[in-house]
This record gives sequence, C-alpha cells and structure tokens, in this order.
Amino acid sequence: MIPFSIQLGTFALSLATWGLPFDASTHGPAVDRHLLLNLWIILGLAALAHLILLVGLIARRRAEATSWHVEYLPLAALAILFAFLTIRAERLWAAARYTGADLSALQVQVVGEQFAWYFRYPGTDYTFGVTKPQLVDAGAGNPLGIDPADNHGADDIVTSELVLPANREVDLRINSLDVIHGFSVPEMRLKQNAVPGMTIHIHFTPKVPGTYAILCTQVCGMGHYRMNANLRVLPAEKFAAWLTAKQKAVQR
Ligand SMILES: [Cu+2]
Repeated sequence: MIPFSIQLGTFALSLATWGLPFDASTHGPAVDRHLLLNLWIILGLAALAHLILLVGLIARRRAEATSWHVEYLPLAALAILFAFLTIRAERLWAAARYTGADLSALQVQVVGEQFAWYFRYPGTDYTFGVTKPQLVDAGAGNPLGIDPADNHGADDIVTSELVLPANREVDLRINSLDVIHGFSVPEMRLKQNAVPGMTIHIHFTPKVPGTYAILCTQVCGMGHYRMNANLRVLPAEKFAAWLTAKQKAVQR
C-alpha cells in the first residue's frame, strides 16, 4: 500500500503544481494527448495491480496449481496494449522527423557547442555555405567555421538566439561541434539530441508569438547548466523586418 500511496500522492502533486508547460506549437496538442493517455493507462494498471495484490492478501488462499491462462493472458493483453502505445508514439515522432518538411519551410541550422547554441540562416541565396572544422574560431567571429572561399556562405547569418516567424513551418537541421547535446524547447514540445557528425532534421510550426527558453537536456560538461538560449517567435511581418536587418548587417 505504501508504494501505491506514494504514486497517488506524486500524481496528485503533479496535477496540482506542475502540469504540462504551455503549448505554443501546432503539433503540441497531439503530443500532450499521447502523454496523458500514457499517464492514465499506467496509473490504471498500477491501481489494478495493487488491487489484485490486496485481494490476494486478504483472501489468503492456499497455494494451488494455476492454469497457464491466468499468467499468459494478462501478459498477452499487456503486450498488445504497449505495442499500441508504441506505434501511436512512433507516428508522432515520425511526423516531425521522417516525413520531411514542406518545401516552403524556413531552413535554420542549429549547432550545439560546449556551452552555447548557434543558429544559422542561409541568407538571400537560400543556400548554406560550406563549413570546415579547421576554420571554427569563435574568437575571430566564425564559430561555425564557414569557409570564406565558398560564395554561398558570404550571406549566411549566424545568431545566438533563434528567431522564427509564427504560423510558418520551420525545418531545423541540428548538429554538434563536440559532444552530444540535447536541443529542447518545452513550449514547442521539441526535444532532439544534437549529435556530432550527424545532421538531424526536425520540423514544426510555432503558433504563439513570445519568448521561450531553449535548454540543453544532455549533461554535456561542467558548463551544461548555463547552456541555454532564447527562442523568439515573431509575427510574420516583424520576422521579415528582423531578417532584412540581419541581411543588411552581413552584407556590410
Ligand atoms: Cu549541452
């Protein structure tokens, strides 16, 4: 009974004080529905398991040979239930990653580095310039190692805050310069590891303008606690003005 009381107490406390963070993305409601479905099913199963245990203790039946279906039928039912939950979750995961973004989506590169986030926009040519690890030099103003010999890189915009327009799909390509970092924006229901040597795409549509915290969710070193940045979602016209100002600054 004590473990069950702790579970029930934790659940009540989480409902009363924590809840899910505010949702500012278009795919968020589906993710939230799935999370809560998981929570209710697990809570129901935990309650059922404890009830069976309690009835067993009170009845104090003599041990007798049980037939196979008493053990295997509940196990089969659980296997089917968890397969259903897994497939449902996999569909949500795939919708943001494997199906690919719309061709009109805004392209932004997200790069994690001990202990900062950098964001790169492809500029007026809509093409990212080539980067080379040996050119990475944050002190000289080239934290991502953009190759000056490649013309596509000349108009690339690199920022330390992620600025996005509301109600337009965004295709993020996430990678890391050193160790594994975790790119996470709770209000956008986004969480994706940044893995060195890999470019991982994730696409979503922010819907509510505002400022949101970007966190690193992988313990990536001594400075992990201060590895954060801001996501600023702007109305379309304000975002266009911001981007134009940034482009002018790069061309100067
Ligand atoms: Cu990190």
